[in-house]
Amino acid sequence: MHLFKGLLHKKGAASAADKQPGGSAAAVSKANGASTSSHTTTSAVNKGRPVVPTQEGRSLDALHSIPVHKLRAQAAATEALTVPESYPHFTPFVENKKQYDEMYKRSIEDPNGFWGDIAKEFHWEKQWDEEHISYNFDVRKGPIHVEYFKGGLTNICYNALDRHVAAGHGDRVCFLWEGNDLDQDRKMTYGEVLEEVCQLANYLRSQGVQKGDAVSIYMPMVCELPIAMLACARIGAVHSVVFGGFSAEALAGRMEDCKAKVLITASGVMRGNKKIDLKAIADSAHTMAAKSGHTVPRVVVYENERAGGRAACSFTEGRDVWYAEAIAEQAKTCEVEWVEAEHPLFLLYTSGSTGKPKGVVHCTGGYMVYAHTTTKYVFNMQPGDTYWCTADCGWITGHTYLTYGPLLVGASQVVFEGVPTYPGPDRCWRVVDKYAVKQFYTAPTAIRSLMRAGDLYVKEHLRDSLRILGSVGEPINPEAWRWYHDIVGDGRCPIVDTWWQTETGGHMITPLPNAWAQKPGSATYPFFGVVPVLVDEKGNEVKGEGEGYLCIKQAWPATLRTVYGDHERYETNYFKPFPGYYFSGDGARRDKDGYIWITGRVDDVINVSGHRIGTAEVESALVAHAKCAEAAVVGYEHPIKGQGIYAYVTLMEGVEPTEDIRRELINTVRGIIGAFAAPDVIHWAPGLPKTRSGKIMRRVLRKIAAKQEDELGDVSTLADPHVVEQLVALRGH
Ligand code: 6R9
Repeated sequence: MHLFKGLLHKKGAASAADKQPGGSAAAVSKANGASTSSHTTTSAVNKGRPVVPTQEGRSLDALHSIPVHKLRAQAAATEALTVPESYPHFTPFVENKKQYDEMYKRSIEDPNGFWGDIAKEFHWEKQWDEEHISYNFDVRKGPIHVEYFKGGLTNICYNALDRHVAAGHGDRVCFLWEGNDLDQDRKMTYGEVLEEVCQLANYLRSQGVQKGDAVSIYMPMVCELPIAMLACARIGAVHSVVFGGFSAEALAGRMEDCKAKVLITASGVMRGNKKIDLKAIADSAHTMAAKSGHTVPRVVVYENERAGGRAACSFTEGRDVWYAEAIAEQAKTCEVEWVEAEHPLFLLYTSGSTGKPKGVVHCTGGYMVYAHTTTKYVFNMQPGDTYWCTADCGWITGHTYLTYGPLLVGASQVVFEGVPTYPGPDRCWRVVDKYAVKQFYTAPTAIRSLMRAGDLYVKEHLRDSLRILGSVGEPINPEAWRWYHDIVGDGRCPIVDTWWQTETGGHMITPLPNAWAQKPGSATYPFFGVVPVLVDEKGNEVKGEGEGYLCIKQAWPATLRTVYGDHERYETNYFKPFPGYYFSGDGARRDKDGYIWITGRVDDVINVSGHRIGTAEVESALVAHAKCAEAAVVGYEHPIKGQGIYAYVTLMEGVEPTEDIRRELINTVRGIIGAFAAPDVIHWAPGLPKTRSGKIMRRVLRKIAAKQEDELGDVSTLADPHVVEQLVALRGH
C-alpha cells in the first residue's frame, strides 16, 4: 500500500465520497432532521424505514439467483447460425486457434516471461526485476494485492508519444478530430500532440502539481481531453476524468474525494443541437466542493468557440485561466517524471450496488502493457492504422481504447465530439469513409439505434475501408450482431464482442479476429493471461458446459489495484463474495465448445446505453426529493438502450401523485447524477414488496416491470402479498 504514496490513506476521503450521488448526506439530513450523516448509503433511501443492507451485504443475497436474461434464449437459438470461419481481408497476428492456445498457455503458466517479453517493446528508464509479478487474490491468505513489473521505472506518456516521435514518426497523424457539425475537423500529428502535452504538463507543474497529486478533468471530446490525460501522466499526476454528462453534484463529489489540485474543463459543448454549458456546471460543482471543505485552487478552461466561447462563459479572476493562455508561455518540451510501475495512473469512478461510486485505481506499468497488447491483438492493429472508437474519455473505454491503447500502438485515430445520429443517422458511415477507418468500435445501444434508422443510411456510404468491427459495454443481442456484421460490415468484417469492465482495465473475454469462428452474442474465449471461471453460489467451479457467476482466478496486468481511499471496500466488493477469486458482478454460461456467453449483471447494477448505473444511486437521488418517501429501482428491457431505468416510488404520507411530481422526480435525478440516469418509468407504489425482515424483493419488482407477473415464483416470504396486486393494478397498462 505504500506504493500509493499516501493516496490511499487520506483521511476524510471516505466521508467526502459519501457526498457522491447516493451518499447524499443532504437528503438524509433533510429527512431525518440529523445534521449530517456521512455513513448512510442505501439506508438513506428508506427514510425511517428498515435499513436495507449496503452493497456488500446486499450483493450476496442477489447472487443466489442469476436472472434469466433474454439473451440466453436468443443465444441458444442463434448458436446455430453460420458465420464465416475466417475473413480474407487481412493477416491476423494470431492466425488460428492452435497459435492462440500456445500463446494462451504460456501467458497462464509463465506470466513473468510472457508479459516481460511484451514489455521489452517499451521504454523503461529502469528495467523491472526478473521475477516481477506478485499477487494475492485470496482474502483468507492476507490483504489482496497485485504487482507487475516490480522494480521498473517508466512513463506511459513517453511510451505513447515520445517513443514514436523518437523513432521518426512525429509526422504521423495522431488525432483526426471530428466536431459536432459536419464542417468541423482538425488533424494533429504525434509531434504536435507531444508538444501540446508538454506545454500543459509544464503549466500543471508551474501550478505546483506534483507526482501523486490528482487532477480532475471535465471536458467534451476535443483533442485537449486525451492531451490533458497524457499531460497528467507525463508528470506522474493522477487523472480523474469525469464524464461531461455528469451533474455538478457528481463532479463535486469526485473532486472532493480525490482532493483535486486542478480542474481542467471547457466553456461548453454542443451535443447535436443542444448546447451544454460545462463551465456553468463546473462552477456549481466548485462551489459545492468548497462548501464541503475542498476548494480546487485552479480551474483551466478550454474555450470551445463552437459552443459559445468566452463571451458566453463565466470566469472567476484569480482562480480561472484560459487553456490557451495557460499553455502559451510554456516550453514545448517537458521532462518526464519516471514513475514506479505501480504508481497510480488514474482514478475512474464507477457504479456499484451502493449509492456511492467507487474510485477504481489503475497503475502505470501493468495497465500500459495490457492496454497495448489487447489493442494490438483484438483490433489486429498495426502502427498507422486508422481506428475509431466512439466512446467518450469519461468512461473506461475512452481511457484504454482511445487515450492509451491506440497511441501505444502508434495508430491514427478519430476523436469524435458529436453523437452518432447528428445531423443524421448516417454520420458514422460518413466519418468512416471520410477518414478511411479500418477498425470501428462502438456500443450495442448505438448499433441498435442506427439499425432502427434503416439500412439505407449505411448503404449510401462505401465503408470499404472497414476491416474489424468492435462491440463493448453490454451484451449484444444476436439481431444487432447480425445487422452490424451483414449490413455495416457487408459480411466482410469479423466482430470483436469484447467483455471487460472499468475494473479490468482492458479486454478480458473477446474474439481475436480470424483466429476462431464467431458465434453472434458470445464473447468467446479469454484474452492472454485471463483465467475466467464460472462458480456456483457456494463458490464451487462449474466445469465444462454450464452457468455461473463469472469470476477471474489469476491476476492479469491491468487488475484494478484498489478502490481509492478504501482498500477494504475493494476486498469486500470484489474478493470476498467468492474467496480466491475476483468477482465480476456478471453471470455467464459456457457452451459445449467452451465459448463464453455473458448473461448480464447479477448485482444491483444496470447497464443503460452501455453506461453502468447503480440502482441504489438512482434510489438515493429520488429520495432527495422532499415528497419521495422511498424508492426502488430496477432495470427492464429497453429496445434501444438495452436496459431502461424503472423506478417504483412511494410518496410521503398524504401526497398525491401528479404529473408535476413525476417530472420533478426525474429532474432531481438529472440534477444529482446526470441526464443519462433519468428514470424512463416512474411507477407509483403505495407499498413495496418486502420480506418480513424489510428487504425489498427486487426480483418481484423486475417481473412486474417486465409485465411477467405470472412468473413471480415463490412470494410466500412477502410480508404483505397484496402489494403485488396493487402494483400490477397501478402499472395501468
Ligand atoms: C467496458 C465497460 C462493465 C459491465 C460488465 C458487463 C457489461 C461490458 C460487455 C458487457 C456483455 C460485453 N459489459 N462489455 N456485457 N458483453 N461485450 O463497459 O466497462 O462501464 O465498467 O461496464 O458492462 O455487465 O460488468 P463498464
